[in-house]
Amino acid sequence: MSKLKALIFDVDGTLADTERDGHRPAFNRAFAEAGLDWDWSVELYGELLSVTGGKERILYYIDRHRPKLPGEDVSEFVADLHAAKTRHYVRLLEEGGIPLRPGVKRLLGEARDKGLRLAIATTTTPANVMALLEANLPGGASWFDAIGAGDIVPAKKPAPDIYRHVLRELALSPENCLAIEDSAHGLHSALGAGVPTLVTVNGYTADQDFSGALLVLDQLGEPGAPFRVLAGQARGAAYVDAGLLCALFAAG
Ligand code: XBP
Ligand code: MG
Repeated sequence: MSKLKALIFDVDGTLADTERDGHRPAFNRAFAEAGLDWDWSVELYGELLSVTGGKERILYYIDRHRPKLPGEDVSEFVADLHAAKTRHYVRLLEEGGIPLRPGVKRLLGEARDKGLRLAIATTTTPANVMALLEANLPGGASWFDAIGAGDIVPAKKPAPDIYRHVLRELALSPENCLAIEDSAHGLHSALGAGVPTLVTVNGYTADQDFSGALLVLDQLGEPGAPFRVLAGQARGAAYVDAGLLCALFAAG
C-alpha cells in the first residue's frame, strides 16, 4: 500500500455521535414549530437513517408515512422545514450539546503533528460542520485542508461523489488517504472512490455490514480506555493513533 498522506473524516456518527440526540430532536423541534404532529422516535429515526441527507430523509418519511400531505409544492415545503431544522441543530451545537467522540480530538492533533493532512467528507449541511467544530475545537475548521459537505455534490453517500470531490480538493490519490467512517453508506462511498476505510461504529450502525473495511472498531479509544476490535487486525494496539494508521498502511 502507498504512503499515508491524509485522513478524511466523516462527521455524523464519526467525529461526534450526532444523530440520536442532535439531528433527531432538531427535526422534531422544526416539525413542532411548523405545527406538524410528526415525532421521530429513536426507533423510527433508525429506519429513516437508511436515507442520507436531511431533506431526502423528510421526503422519504412523507412518502412512507405521510402520503396525504396537502398538494402544495412539496420540495419548497421540505426545503423550508429543513432550513428550520438546521437552525435548531446549530443552536443545539452552540449550546454545547454534542461532544466529539473519544479519541477524535487527540487523533486530529497527532495527525497534524505527524504532518498528515486532514479533510472532511460528509452528507450533512456545511453550517452543521462548522458549528460542531467551533463548539468543540475553536478555530479547528482551519485544521482541515478540505471540507466537502451536503449539497456540494449531486449524489450523497453511499455514492462516491463526496469523497471524489474531497480528493480533488486535496489533489491526492485515494491510495494515499484513509477514510474514517461510522456507517455502511459511508464505507461504500469511500470505497467507491478507492479510499481505504477504518470504521468506528455507533448505536445506529453496529449491526451493519462493513465488508471491505481495513478495521472495524467500537470507537477510536484513548490511552487507558481501549477500543474493541469488531473486525480486522489492530496489531496489538489499544487505541487508534497516527502511528497505528501509518503501520496499517505500511502493512499494505
Ligand atoms: C449523515 C447524514 C446527514 C445527517 C443530517 O451525514 O446523512 O444527512 O443525518 O444532516 P454523514 P442534514 O454521516 O455523512 O456525516 O439534515 O444537514 O442532512
Ligand atoms: Mg456518518
